[in-house]
Amino acid sequence: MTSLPFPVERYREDFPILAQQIHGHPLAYLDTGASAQKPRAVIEAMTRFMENDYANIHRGVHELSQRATDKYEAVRSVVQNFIKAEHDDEIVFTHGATDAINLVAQTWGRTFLKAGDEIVITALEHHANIVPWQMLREAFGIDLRVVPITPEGEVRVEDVKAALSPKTKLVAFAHVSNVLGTVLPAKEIVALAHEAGALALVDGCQSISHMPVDVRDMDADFFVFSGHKLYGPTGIGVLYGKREILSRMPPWQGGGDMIASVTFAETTYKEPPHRFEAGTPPITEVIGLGAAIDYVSAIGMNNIAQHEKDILAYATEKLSRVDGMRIVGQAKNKSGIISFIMEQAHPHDIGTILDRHGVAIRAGHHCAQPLMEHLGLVATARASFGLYTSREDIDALVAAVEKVEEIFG
Ligand code: C6P
Repeated sequence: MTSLPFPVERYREDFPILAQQIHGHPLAYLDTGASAQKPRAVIEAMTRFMENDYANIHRGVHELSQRATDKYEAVRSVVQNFIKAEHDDEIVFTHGATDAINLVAQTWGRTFLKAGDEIVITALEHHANIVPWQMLREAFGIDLRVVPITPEGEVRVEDVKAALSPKTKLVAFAHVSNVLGTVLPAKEIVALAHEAGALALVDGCQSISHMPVDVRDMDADFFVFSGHKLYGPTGIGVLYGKREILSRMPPWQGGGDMIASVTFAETTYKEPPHRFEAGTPPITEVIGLGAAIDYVSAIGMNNIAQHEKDILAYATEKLSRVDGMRIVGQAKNKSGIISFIMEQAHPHDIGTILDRHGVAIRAGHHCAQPLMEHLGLVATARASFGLYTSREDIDALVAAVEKVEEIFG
């Protein structure tokens, strides 16, 4: 069966920000890995909510508060269905992926870990999946073990296996590397963690908007992501946790809305997920997240994944032909991210020159300094793709990179 071509030009019209010139060139936005642009459906859903339904939630007896509460809680089911969780109370709204990982570290970690226990991570993790565990190490004397990566940037299941021991309590890893684009074999890694008697946390920041995610099939105990990478707003993220695990975790932050009752003598807490949502949450942002999920779901995650695969292949082929270019990360299974370095030019210079040509990429260590050290690099230039990335964007990238080669080569 042949599938219909992906109507990227039509979808691009949904993103008002893309229709602009930067330094006299059409914008080629290739920094979706840092944050995705927002479709009108998200912008308008948030505006509509604030114009018609906005009030604080879970508190008021008045109509607006009840309406806002219903809309906020309805998004929990939207997220549940999107990641195929079993129950909607397994969806905790956080401020982002970083916040979600810290929540796990500070509640599950502080409750269930003791000196000598081990957490296994990989060499390609984002700082958000390194530093919270190091903070536990400082507080409790746990150990952190790091699974190496191959020269292609892959994580081999046998290396994960070798890092596990009876002391392993958690295996925490990125579903997709934000630097190399490597897609990790999540299901296999989770299964190995479970065999070793450990839990598994999957950092889905770079997978959630690029491929279908099924937390039950993956059997992840925790899965985290940020709304802003999924075409939604900043300030909202998700912690998925299995019901049985969340129910044994104490709250992290205390305050309004997470309590069952408070006296000066004693406080009791609500059940999850509300136990973990202290204070007024990012209400409008939750509405925006729901609209973003509706938007990508209407397009179809499989269609988005296929389109980005095509773009990745096109870009890889074209960039490989540029003199002095080295693509960093050659995994067989890659998502829409290409990190590269050039013989003469520093990645920051590449980023600046590309910007003068309207091409927005990220340059730097991408919040993965240990990975950079592992690769023997200080920085890379990184182009990252989304559902709106067109072949014209890639042509603009390649033309601008050729200019860099002319200047520095
Ligand atoms: N990566 C990038 O340019 P927050 O900041 O909480 O929304 O997401 C943190 C995070 C965690 N894990 C992975 C794999 C990530 O890629 C990110 C964010 C961005 O690569 C910004 S540093």
